Amino acid sequence: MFKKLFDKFKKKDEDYEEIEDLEEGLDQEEDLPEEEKTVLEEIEKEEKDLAKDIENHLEEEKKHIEEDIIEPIAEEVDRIKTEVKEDKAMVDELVADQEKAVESLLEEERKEWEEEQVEKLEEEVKEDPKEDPIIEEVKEDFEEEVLIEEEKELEVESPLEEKPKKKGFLDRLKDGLTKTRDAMSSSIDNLINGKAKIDDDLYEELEEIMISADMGVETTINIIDQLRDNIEEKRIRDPKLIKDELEKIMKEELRSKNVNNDLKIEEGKQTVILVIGVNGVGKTTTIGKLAYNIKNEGNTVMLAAADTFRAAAIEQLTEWSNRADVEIISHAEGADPASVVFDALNAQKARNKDVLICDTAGRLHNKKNLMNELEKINRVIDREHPDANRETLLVLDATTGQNAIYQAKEFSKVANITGIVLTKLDGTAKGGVVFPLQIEHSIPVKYIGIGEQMDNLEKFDSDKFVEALLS
Ligand SMILES: Nc1nc2c(ncn2[C@@H]2O[C@H](COP(=O)(O)OP(=O)(O)OP(=O)(O)O)[C@@H](O)[C@H]2O)c(=O)[nH]1
Ligand SMILES: [Mg+2]
Repeated sequence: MFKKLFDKFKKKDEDYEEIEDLEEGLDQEEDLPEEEKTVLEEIEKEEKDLAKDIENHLEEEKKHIEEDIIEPIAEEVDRIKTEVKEDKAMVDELVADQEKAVESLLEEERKEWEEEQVEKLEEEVKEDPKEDPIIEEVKEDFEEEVLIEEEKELEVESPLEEKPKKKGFLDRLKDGLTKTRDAMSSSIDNLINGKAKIDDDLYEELEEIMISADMGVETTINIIDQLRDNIEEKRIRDPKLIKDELEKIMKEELRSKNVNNDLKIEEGKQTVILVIGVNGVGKTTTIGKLAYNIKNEGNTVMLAAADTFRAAAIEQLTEWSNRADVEIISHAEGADPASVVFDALNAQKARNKDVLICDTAGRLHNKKNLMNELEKINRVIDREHPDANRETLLVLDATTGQNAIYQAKEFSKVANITGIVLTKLDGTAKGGVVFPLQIEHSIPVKYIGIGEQMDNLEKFDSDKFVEALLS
């Protein structure tokens, strides 16, 4: 194709040379004959035609090059470009897939590792269950639930029999008395397990243990004397049997003094409880717990904030009334306590509340002040509510040991105490103080406090108390 073009151009060049020669001749000879003029015109015409041909041909070639060569090449380039684009998208997708696969593999491996660690830990806990306090707690909850279920079944099976004690009562008591229990029961076990025979040494050491737990010298000697008599009478030789005998005597001693320790709450008659005691023994806390306790037994309860000595005391009792969800009557700080009681008594009658519990101040400067104030309050109750059942509960702090016994003596002189509440037994190894307190005084212990929570007040059960101490 290109050769053809080349030949054409070559021929054209030759034609041009020929024309140029002719033109030169024309210039030289102006007057050409007619014949030659015609030839010249023909040549010019031919020249024009040839130029046109060349032009057409070039046009055609251009068109051919554009249509047959450039356009297909451009199309091919576009096609390749599209293909490359598609391939790139595919590669991107593949890379993303790969990354995802790697991530999920890593995640699986991490999970497997974690599971292995948990299994290992569980194995360790199985070998030594005390290691994990959470599992211990769950186990205890579970055991308590089983106990509740068992007691429920008991209720269904024997509805006419005496109602079973509160759920897990003995266990709660044991927990609350842990410190005294350790001081007594564990020490007694060590003693009797280390002795081959019952002799004076054993009795002496037993005495020491009991006195250390604040059971008081007099009470201890009395109990040990009875123990000696019983052991001799029954001809017991094995030291291990001593604990059972001791338990029996301790129970009898407490039982004989702890008579009638129910609060005077009866249907159709309202009760007014006055709570007294020196400062810090736990009066206000006890009132909160008592309100919750009495309410749970099906009574309606109201509180009177008659400790007006400081604002915090009123706020503290208000907080307890909220927790126990009972009503409270209070005045401002510094108000006359007797007037608070007056208002509370009228509210109790008007709103028909079964039990009114009155808080009192522990910070009275001297015995005379205390006496005057209690007398005033008592007069108001006598006058405003003569038909009410009356209780005056003396709150004593077990951690003060023998001091609690002294306080009981002193308060007995100024108030007609109907019951004792011994608090903070959970915080002391000297819980044995219940014995002299109960044995030397005729006032029954009615409740014991074994913690600061709302359900940490237990009705005093002398048999269970001894059982918990010696188990
Ligand atoms: N561990 C333990 N703490 C108790 C118990 N009862 C009371 N407490 C704590 O003893 C402290 C004093 O208790 P309160 O109820 O304020 O004593 P109070 O006799 O009303 O004191 P005043 O109003 O200041 O006379 C508080 O921190 C109570 O949480 C108990 O049974 N166990
Ligand atoms: Mg108080």
